[in-house]
Amino acid sequence: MNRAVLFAAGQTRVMGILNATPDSFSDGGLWTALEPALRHAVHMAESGADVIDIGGESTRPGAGEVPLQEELDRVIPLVEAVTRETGVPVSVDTSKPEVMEAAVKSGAGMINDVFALRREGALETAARLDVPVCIMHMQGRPRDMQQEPRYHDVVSEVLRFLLARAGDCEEAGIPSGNIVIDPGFGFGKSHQHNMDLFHAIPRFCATGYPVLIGVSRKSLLGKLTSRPVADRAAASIAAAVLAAQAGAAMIRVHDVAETVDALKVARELATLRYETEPAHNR
Ligand code: 8Y4
Repeated sequence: MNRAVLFAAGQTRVMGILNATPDSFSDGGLWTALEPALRHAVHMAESGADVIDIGGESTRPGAGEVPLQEELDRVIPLVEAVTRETGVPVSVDTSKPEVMEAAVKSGAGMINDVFALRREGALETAARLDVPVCIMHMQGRPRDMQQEPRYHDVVSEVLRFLLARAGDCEEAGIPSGNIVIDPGFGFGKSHQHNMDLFHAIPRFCATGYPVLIGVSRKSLLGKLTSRPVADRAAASIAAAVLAAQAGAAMIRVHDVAETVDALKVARELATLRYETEPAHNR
């Protein structure tokens, strides 16, 4: 996969979330465990997903780390099956260089790293694999990141981190056209931090790097609607439309069919039209 496929034409792309969940690995073997996830991937593909993001490491607040072999066992068979069965580009959600490498060998065309390639060996591996990478901002680690997030100026600090990290990526040999940046909603941020970052999406887009936004069903939307995770689809779709309008190149979502429809309608019916192409296509 390359930038021309993923980010061309200034259209906001939809990344569907596929969890390679551990609980389904109890009995019945690999295929019994994979089947529900594969069916979900096929449904997302038929619903118009531009990318399917496959992750096997829980990044929920408080979550611990998953051992390498376990993550490989969860993720690699799914990457292979989803690539083969849907033809939709697969993104691998991992921080481990070994998983990045095995996933790209099995067909993945993008790396999504919430740790922004800071783990030992990740930057060099991603550069060698020569696929687009999404680098995300996170303050702290998943196990403690929501305990007491602190910033002087959250937007400036997250921007500064992402630009510095994008510079490190380029220095390591990743072409600027293969770098996507992400403010990392919910990763070491209070509700007000998330609000400030969402309002600042145009500033992230003005860097010229494509911007990925992931707010689907997150606490930002729970706070705004007072609804539990399962009832946040409408809030998530509204946020996706606004992020797209603000210039986001890609939105990471659970509800692919609904989001694809909403983005189509928003694109055709918007009364405020962009004067120019989004920054990442200039
Ligand atoms: C309900 C469902 C509530 C899911 C919270 C969540 C991002 C990401 C995640 C993101 C990028 C999540 C892997 C957290 N979030 N990758 N990954 N950007 N690039 N929580 O925002 O979905 S996992």
